[in-house]
Amino acid sequence: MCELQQQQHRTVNPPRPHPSTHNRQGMAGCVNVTGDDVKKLDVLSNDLVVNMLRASYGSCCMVSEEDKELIITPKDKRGKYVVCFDPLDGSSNIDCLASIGTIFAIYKRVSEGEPTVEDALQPGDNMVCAGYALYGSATLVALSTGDGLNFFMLDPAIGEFILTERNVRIKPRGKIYSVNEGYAKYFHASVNDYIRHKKHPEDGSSPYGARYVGSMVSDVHRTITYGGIFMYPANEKNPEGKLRLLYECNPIAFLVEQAGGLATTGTQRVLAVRPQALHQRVPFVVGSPDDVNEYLSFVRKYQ
Ligand code: P6P
Repeated sequence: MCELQQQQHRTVNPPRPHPSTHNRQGMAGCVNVTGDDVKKLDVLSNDLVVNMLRASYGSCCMVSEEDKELIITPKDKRGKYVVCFDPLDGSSNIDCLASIGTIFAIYKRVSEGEPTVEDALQPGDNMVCAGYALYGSATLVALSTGDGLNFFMLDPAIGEFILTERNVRIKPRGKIYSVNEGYAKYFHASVNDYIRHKKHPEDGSSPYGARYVGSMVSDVHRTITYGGIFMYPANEKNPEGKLRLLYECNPIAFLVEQAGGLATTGTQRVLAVRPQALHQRVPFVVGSPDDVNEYLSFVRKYQ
C-alpha cells in the first residue's frame, strides 16, 4: 500500500485510544475521522447552544442545565437578553432512541453593567420568549413570544423550519394522564387519589389512558397536541420534585399557558414562582385546564 493510500487508510481508521481513556469528562472516549474528540451528545449540544448564543451578540448571560454557575457572555459580545436552557432534555433516553429535546426561556436583562444572577432569577411571568425543539420522528420547534403558540417543522429538503400550526390551542380536557407511577409509594395521598380517579372514575366515565415517555419534551408535546395532563409532582424522595424551574418548568409553563392550558406547582402558578436559585426544582403539573383544575381539587381536599 503506497504512502498516500496508507495515509488515507489511517485517516479513515485513526488510531483508537486505549479503553482506559474512556469515561473522561464529557468525552465518548474516541476520536472521529478528523481526529477530533467525540463528545457525548449532551456536552456537544451544550457547547453548540452556548457558542451560537455568544455568536448572536444577543445575550448578556445564560443559565444551562449543564453548567453550575451563571455563564457570562464576554463583554464584546453582550446583548440585552438572558437565556435559560436545557440543551438536551431527556438525554438519558439517547441510548434507547426515545425522543429528546432542547428547551429555552428568554428574558430581558434587569441589571446594569456586569450581568448578575438576578438577571436569571426572574419570575416566569417576565419571560419574553420560550420554545422547545423536539427531536423525534420529525424535528419540530414550538415557539411563542407571548402572542400564541406556533409549531414549526424542519423540512430537511430545504434545511428550513416551516410554520405548520399557528396559534395552537390545547383541548379543555383530554383523555390521557402522564406520570411516573413507579413513585406511587412516595407520592402524597392527593396525587395517588387523583391517579386512582383517572383509572377508576366513580362517575361512570371512561378511564383515562396512561402515557409516559420519561422525556419531558415528548410528554409535554403529546399533552399539548392531544390534551390531558403531565405530572412530575413532589414525592418523599424528591420533596421539590425533579424538574428545574428556570430551564424546564418555566418555559414549558409559558408555552402551555399560551396554548390555553394551565401550569401549577400544586400551590401556585409556575410562572409566578420567584426563583431563589439557578437550578431550583419545583413540583410540576401542566395540561388541559379542566384536567389541571380537577387535579387541584384533589390537592385542596387534603389542605
Ligand atoms: P423520571 C429526563 O431525565 C427528565 O429530566 C425529564 O425530561 C423527564 O420528564 C424526567 O426527567 C423523567 O424523570 O424520574 O420519571 O425518570
